[in-house]
Amino acid sequence: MRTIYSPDHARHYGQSELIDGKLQPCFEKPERAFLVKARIEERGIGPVEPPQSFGLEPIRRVHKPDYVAFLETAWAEWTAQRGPYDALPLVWPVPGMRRVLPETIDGKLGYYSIDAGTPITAGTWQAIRASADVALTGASLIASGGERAAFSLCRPPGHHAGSDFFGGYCYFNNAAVAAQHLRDKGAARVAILDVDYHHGNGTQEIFYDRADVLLVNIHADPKQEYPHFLGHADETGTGPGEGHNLNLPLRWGTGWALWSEALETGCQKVAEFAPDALVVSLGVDTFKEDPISQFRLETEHFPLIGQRIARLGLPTLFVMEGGYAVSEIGVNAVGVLEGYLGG
Ligand code: Q9C
Ligand code: ZN
Repeated sequence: MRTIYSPDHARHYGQSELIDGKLQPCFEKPERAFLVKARIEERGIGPVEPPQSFGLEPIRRVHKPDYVAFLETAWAEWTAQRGPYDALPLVWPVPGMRRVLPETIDGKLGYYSIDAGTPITAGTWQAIRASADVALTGASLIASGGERAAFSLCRPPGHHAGSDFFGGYCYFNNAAVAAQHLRDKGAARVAILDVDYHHGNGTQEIFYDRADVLLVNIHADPKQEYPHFLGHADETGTGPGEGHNLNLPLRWGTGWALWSEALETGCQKVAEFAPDALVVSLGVDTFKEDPISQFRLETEHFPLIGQRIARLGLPTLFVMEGGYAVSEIGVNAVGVLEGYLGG
């Protein structure tokens, strides 16, 4: 399996995030991608290749132009108005207020975001463009029919980012950009299977009213876990998208027995949809030792995930999302790929 990887991810290196009432060092850090890449090489999974440049057009297929433009200039506006240190949002337009675009950077940050854990830094723009290119390059390998499966080693991750908001360490929704690219290159139907510990609220927002993209999410119950305000089981899609969104929320403490049942349910839904291609939002923060998560999957379970996905028999793009137990991130993420290849 070919892996797409760009060293430009390391240009995004946030200092701190607001979590549990404290400013703490960012959990989402460059080391994550370095270690996944090292494990790919160690296990001889296949070549590691740089992305091609796709420009902003395929990104604008799922993100609003004003949001893309905001991200491009956010760092310059922040440093001009504040100083040369990371930007974090602090105030949001909740219902009862008005979502009118402010002029100053503090207001814009809140307008285009959902939390205070997702900094904009000096290299964020370069890194998120590279991450989207990594996803797009993987998608084109699949779309051309040249490859049955590929791994887009994206960083920063993407599934919390919506059509016009960032958050949850995500800025561009790499999996959504890839899925849309597959559609634009001829796939009539695309399924996205999101196995990250957290609900992929951004991906859901982007595709919620669409019948051509099925989204299945297996995640911690939003009643207990971030992102808290989306990801419930009764969210099934709207309009033409009705029936094309499946949320499988699970309680804190869930281990392989219940998690794998949800995977089975999710895979059956994907199979019924009979898509032309599958995008897997691959988070490994379901691991029992993940520092910010509360599921109990063990290292031996990750290959079983890959095996089950392989049984779908679909052209498959794996897109890296979360996973913060850094010492095990390589073994667990690559474990899924090895299970897929061996199964
Ligand atoms: N107390 C991804 O895995 N903060 N993002 C959670 C929990 C945000 C995770 C706080 C976690 C975002 C891609
Ligand atoms: Zn996650």
